[in-house]
Amino acid sequence: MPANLPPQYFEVEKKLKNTNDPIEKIKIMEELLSIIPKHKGTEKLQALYKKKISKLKSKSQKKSVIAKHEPTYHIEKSGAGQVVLIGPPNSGKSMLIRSLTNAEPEIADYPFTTHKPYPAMMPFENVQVQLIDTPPITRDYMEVWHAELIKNADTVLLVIDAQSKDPAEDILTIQEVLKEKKISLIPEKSDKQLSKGKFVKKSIIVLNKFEINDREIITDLIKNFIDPGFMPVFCSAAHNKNLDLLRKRIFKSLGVMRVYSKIPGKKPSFDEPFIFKHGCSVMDMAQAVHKDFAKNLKYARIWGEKKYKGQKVNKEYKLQDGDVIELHM
Ligand SMILES: Nc1nc2c(ncn2[C@@H]2O[C@H](COP(=O)(O)OP(=O)(O)OP(=O)(O)O)[C@@H](O)[C@H]2O)c(=O)[nH]1
Ligand SMILES: [Mg+2]
Repeated sequence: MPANLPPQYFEVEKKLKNTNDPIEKIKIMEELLSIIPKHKGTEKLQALYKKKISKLKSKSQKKSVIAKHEPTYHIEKSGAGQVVLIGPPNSGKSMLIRSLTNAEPEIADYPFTTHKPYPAMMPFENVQVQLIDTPPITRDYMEVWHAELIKNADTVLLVIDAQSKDPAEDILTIQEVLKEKKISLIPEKSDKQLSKGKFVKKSIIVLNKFEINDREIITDLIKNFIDPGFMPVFCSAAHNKNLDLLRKRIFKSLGVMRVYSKIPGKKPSFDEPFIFKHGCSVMDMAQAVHKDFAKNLKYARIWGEKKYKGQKVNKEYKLQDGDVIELHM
């Protein structure tokens, strides 16, 4: 008996070929089942779709059971910003964490020493920056939570072994794995905007273990594989080389400023800065100090670069790094 399928069936069937998403496939096949006329001639076709749907459903249920057991690590942000260290195995991520902070993560000469995220605070001048050590990324190893951690961070430090056989290949591998997770690393100064469904992350490329190599040779090796805006930091975590420069670059990449509060008639305290993203105003400062200030703020006095001392400013006045603010209700 002929199936006598209506033209609408063939239209919907086309969609099936264009997707690999199991949930989407189930939806399309259910739609097809509702279109197929119910008679003897279509019995086999109906049975085929029903079988396929139940197979896909049991597969996706199994997957979600596994997903529930996968660890998730969300690390609450703390300090002036959150910086995630990523890289191939053994590149010295944990050693960098140890040298930049007072923490003691596990370090070893075999790969995959780190297997879960490890946060630690890096002192920088009068602030602290949160660094997170993470497990290595390889072509076939990157956990779901790892990508989420990267997407959530303010800056990514891509740590590469300068003594590796092929630092360019190491960078390329990480970039490719991240691309699969829709993450692309961009230089700190780039103003590339977030495009739909994609994540761009301000990053610093760190060439660690820079002790015996020639900077020019490595730069030549990697320049074709990275955005020309990247200015890699060559350093040695083990020998404390260029780590001050790295600290500065890390802080700068966060795009934050430090602003100090002052009580009328008293000296400001420079030990406890308020941290704001660039572009914040006097009103943001008032909100951070106390909700009553935000509600009743009349004006502020400001001390800082290129201003008269104690200059009177309004609520919308844009703050600058190092400004001292006296709020008046
Ligand atoms: N020469 C030299 N060796 C280093 C440096 N940093 C780390 N190492 C050595 O490289 C090896 C790996 O260091 P780790 O800090 O454990 O590397 P990792 O990137 O955290 O490794 P995984 O956790 O496995 O991804 C250890 O033997 C370290 O002593 C460095 O700056 N110079
Ligand atoms: Mg490690």
